[in-house]
Amino acid sequence: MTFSLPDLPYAENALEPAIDAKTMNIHHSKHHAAYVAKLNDAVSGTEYENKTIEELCAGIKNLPAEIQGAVRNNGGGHFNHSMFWTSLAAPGTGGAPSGALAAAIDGTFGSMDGFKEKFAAAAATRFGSGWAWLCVQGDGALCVCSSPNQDNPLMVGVAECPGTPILGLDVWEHAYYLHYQNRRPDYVAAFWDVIDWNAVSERFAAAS
Ligand code: MN3
Repeated sequence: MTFSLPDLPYAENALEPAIDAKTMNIHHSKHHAAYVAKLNDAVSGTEYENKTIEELCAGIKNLPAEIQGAVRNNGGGHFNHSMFWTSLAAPGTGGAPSGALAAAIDGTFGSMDGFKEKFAAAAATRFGSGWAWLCVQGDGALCVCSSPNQDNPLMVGVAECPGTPILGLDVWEHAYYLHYQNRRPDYVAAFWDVIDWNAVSERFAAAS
């Protein structure tokens, strides 16, 4: 086994009421697990099996045609979900942006509310399945964008907004449909209650 499913860093019900335990269980133990299994199927026995998931995403366009699609979908899925789980914390425990990250958010988006509005719009207008992102671009600037399917901003030659993602929101229906049905905006609104801003700040510092 090259890649493995990471444990959730909290109980499946820890994010309630924003994200319910059954959704977390299926999302992690079925969906994410399937991405890991299919990623391993694609790279096992190849020269790519010892790459990191970040290296596989960044070099996606250089992979052989016969595995590129599988790695794009399932390697993207593995990276994106691994980051998602570690971007979340129980309500009331995730803190708020502070220091350099707070200053960068204010400088780029005018205010925290300005950032939330732009991020929520990116999440709401992503047609079909995909992700909304807060990224650090190559020049150090913050940007908000979205991507289809399991693409992500690490994927050079694929991403509309290349950069280092520091916060991502899964807007596939499997992430919210049990609890919210078609009400994606309600799910996005609840997301603000369960962000681990300490983790996001650490990613921001590492990427800056
Ligand atoms: Mn998902």
